[in-house]
Amino acid sequence: MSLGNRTGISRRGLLGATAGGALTGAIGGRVALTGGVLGAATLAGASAVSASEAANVAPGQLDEYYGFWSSGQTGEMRILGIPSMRELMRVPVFNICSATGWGITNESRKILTEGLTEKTKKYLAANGLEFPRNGDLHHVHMSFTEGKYDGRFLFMNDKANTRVARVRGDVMKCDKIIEIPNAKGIHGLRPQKWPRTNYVFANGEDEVPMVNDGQILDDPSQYVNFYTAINADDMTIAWQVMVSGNLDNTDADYEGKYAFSTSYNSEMGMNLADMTSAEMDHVVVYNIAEIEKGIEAGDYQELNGVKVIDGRKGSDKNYTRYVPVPNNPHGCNMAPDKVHLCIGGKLSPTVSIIDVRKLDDVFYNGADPRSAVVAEPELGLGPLHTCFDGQGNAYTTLFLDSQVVKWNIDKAIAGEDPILSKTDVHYQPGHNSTAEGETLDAAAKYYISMNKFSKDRFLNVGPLKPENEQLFVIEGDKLTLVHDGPTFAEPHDSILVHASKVNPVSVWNRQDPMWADARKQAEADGVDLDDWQDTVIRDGDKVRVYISSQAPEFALQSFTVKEGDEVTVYVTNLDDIDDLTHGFTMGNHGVAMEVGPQATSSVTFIAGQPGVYWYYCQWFCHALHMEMRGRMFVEPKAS
Ligand code: CUK
Ligand code: CUA
Ligand code: CA
Repeated sequence: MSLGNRTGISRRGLLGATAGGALTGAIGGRVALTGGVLGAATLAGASAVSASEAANVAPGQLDEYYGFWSSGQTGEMRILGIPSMRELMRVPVFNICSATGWGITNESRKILTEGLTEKTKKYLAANGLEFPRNGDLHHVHMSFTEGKYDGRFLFMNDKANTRVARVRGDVMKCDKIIEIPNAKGIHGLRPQKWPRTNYVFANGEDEVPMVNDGQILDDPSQYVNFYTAINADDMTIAWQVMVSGNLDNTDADYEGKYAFSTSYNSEMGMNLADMTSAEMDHVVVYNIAEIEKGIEAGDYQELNGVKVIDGRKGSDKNYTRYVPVPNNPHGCNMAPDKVHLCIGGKLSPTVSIIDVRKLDDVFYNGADPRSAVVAEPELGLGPLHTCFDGQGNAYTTLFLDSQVVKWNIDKAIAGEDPILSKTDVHYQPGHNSTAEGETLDAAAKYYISMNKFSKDRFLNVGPLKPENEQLFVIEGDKLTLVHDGPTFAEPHDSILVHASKVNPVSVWNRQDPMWADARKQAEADGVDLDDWQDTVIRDGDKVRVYISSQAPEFALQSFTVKEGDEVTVYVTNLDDIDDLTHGFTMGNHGVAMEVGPQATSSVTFIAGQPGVYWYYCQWFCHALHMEMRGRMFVEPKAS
């Protein structure tokens, strides 16, 4: 299985511009093979046992790190325990979830709809939809304070529908989703690291005509791409930069000065052959202070309500610079040494190392942008993403070689052989992560390889196979495999956050803003949402039903509505005990939701055909959980 086969790039095309490099890469591959054999030999030794012991989390014991996982086209965020690799939770974001009612409850529907652009709302309405049904979540990153994770928020992208979402660290629920105007296909996403996450940076991957109104198709000179800075605290758009070429992955520095994007389509090609035709593509460097000054000075155009700065090639402003790197780069990872940015070569067997201290000269003294590239070590075939251990070492995934290469950044810059070890993974890794490796707390402990193929690693489950995520223990230069974890479609990226930095609550605060609308309505209806409620309010053909719940009972045994009524049920869980979640499912109405301890959730639906319908609690809460149910009586419409 090669990249060539999968993407339809011919062998010749792949070798084309970088033939020399790819060849040397192949030699590197052979060296690696030897490394692999050596690795296997030591694996049988005693230290392998100690490595798996180090990664063993006995039943009842807690993990050292949280893993926050993307889920690709599943559209949710996942939480794992590391090193156990136990899946702890799934947090629905861009998907619809039958268990929690995400996409069904009024609270989640508001979050899913309020941040959409007018254009999208119009399209959805015309098609009987309220919000996009799918999502493609590639990158999850936590908010930073001074270069370290602070536990406040997690941010994530939806490539499929050009959205960015935020999950609250205190309750692990999504509270904001916004669609990014102008851009198409939000892919790379990173929070600002320094001084704190004021901005979340988001790459638009797909080029679109500058005014995308159905007039222009075949004039690439009118196509542009957008880099977006989102205000992290209120999830509004701060500004956008119009760039040349497309944008793939992004990262930010440790000084709050620069942010970066890889671009694999500097050609502005509209097909594969054109996108891979140039010898070199580029990394875009954004000068944050200059952009802010430009916005302040009014040097922008307003496009669909967003202030857009022109940072395209050839602009004489100091908003952006374009650093040439070999054809079709991918990963964009800032090392915790605060100095080196590592760009995965993908089609080139190299990683380009940019010294961010050299960027001032590039911006202000006319230095050649390429002079910021201080080394370009050949590491193997298909380098995609790089992570770090805080000890000057980098770990780069080699997609084509199905390996991870551990290498030393300083050695690469000194022109020495930087490769410390190569370790086989199974198979074709994309992203990788080390413990807090994208932060100043990076540690040489665990290594996650997120592999795109599992092939023969698990029992066959049919033509669609799970991906395979592997956990390695890092001991010196040796990576010892201690766990294979099959995983469903299709995590791209992960971060590991020390458990001490993540402190979610166990019970909701009754004043939580999540159900502020419900609280307002209850007040208007004279209902005390914090007390025992069994109130039915009729308001024309709208019916509002307030039900509190306490294990194992709903306050209301039955209520009556008329066929076609718009019924809203507000369920409040008055239990305030850890892990006592109730639910509410209305039979045959497509209605289900989670109601956590001390939470209020609401759902609106149209009463169906006349008859008796049972509603029930759908989270097992008590020995008498099955009995926790009641009836909705639907009377025929008065004719
Ligand atoms: S991308 Cu998936 S392997 Cu969307 Cu971060 Cu590189
Ligand atoms: Cu309440 Cu099950
Ligand atoms: Ca290219």
